[in-house]
Amino acid sequence: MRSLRTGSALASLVTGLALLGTAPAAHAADTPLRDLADAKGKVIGTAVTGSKLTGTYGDIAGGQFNALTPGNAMKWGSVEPVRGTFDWAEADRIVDFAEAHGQQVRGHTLVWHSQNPNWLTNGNWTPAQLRQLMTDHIATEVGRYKGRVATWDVVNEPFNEDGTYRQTLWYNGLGTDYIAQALTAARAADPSAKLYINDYNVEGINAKSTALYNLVRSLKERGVPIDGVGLQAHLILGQVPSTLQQNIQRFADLGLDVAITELDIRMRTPSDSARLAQQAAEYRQVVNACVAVSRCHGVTVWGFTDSDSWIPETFPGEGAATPYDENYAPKPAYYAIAEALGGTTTPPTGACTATYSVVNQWNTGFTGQVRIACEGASLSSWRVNWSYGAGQRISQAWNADCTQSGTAVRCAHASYNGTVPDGGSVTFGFNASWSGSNPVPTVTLDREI
Ligand code: G2I
Repeated sequence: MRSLRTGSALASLVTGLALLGTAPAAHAADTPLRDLADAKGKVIGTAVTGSKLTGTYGDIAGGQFNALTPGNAMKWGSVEPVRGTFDWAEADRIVDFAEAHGQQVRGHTLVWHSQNPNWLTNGNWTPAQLRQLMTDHIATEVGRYKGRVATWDVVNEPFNEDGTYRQTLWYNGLGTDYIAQALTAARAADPSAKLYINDYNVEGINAKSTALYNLVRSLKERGVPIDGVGLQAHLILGQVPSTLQQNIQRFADLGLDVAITELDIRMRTPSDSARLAQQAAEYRQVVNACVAVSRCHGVTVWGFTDSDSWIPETFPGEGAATPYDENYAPKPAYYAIAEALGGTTTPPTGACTATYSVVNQWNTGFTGQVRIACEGASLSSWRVNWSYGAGQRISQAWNADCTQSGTAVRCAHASYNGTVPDGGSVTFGFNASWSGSNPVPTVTLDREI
């Protein structure tokens, strides 16, 4: 945390304070992540929700990333909710958007145990029927996007944690060979698409990743079409596997591509500056590992903003897992990704200022306010400090959490107003007592991130 102080009182009751040079803040001169990744021959992708691809969300998705993965839109339950009735609207929207923005698409996902339509899950299929359903589904979906989807997560999450096969609709009905059948059907439907098996908790070397390793090695030996493995990388702060790069390398050494397909790094919420700094270091570590291995295709984040992340719903009390906060302000993790991709991040040229003023004063008390405004910079958390030299005492505050100890006052953002976007402002108020004189104090604005 850094802070700057100014002591200059503006007019009679106003003190201004400039917060300069403290990253992070969006800055037009920074090279977009996609340009940095392009220069390295890597993918930097994000999962997206098709209906959100407008406004700021669309600007960032299109401007910063060179690949998109539909977060849900291509899953079987999304595209064929009723047998024989297809809904491609959201998937089409994402593919169209990607093409308009010169982005690759990672198709996600064809054969999975989750997010399947009820008619499929609840059907009582013979193995032959099940196989036909699976291969028809692959032919239909891959065929529809032939030449437009660069890569498919053909099979998703086939393993248990101990490396045994997960008991799914597919495994139970077709045995382990459903994987080879699915890959073969996908190759037939689009011979130029890259075909992957994708799983989670396979980032480091462990029983599950070794099972995946043995599977893809044997598929290759058998001549089954397989181009790569996806390491999802839904990580927990402080738990990036130390063997990540070594694990990527061992798959690469089999002659396979590797992609980090669903990166996020979750933490307890609310976040704080220390955890966000640690998260940045861990994002950097993951991107570095991929950059270090030439067959590592790239990194996709599972949602680029905390407002579009699966974490808070699935893990109550956890979140802040993506590189942008809920208001689209880039977090330290964003800058870490940029630097790992070879970028340099420039300090913001703008500033955030805190302005103290007395809005109403009577014989024993007064109402004061502090306005925090940003221009060319942004904040995702803030704290304002000052010292009362003339015996003033705060009795009550709103829109901030204020404490006074002796002469020292500290006011921190409330749960709902920590973010001050570029061009925006936040104001909090308080009542206090005074006697004798009520001079305007010098305020200090701290960024907690
Ligand atoms: O679970 C996290 C990811 C693990 N790897 C495979 C990914 O496909 C998976 O993505 C998530 C989506 O990000 C979530 O958005 O898959 C979840 C389902 O397992 C998705 O959640 C579902 C919710 O559970 C539904 O309530 C919701 O209707 O998203 C649906 C669409 O928003």
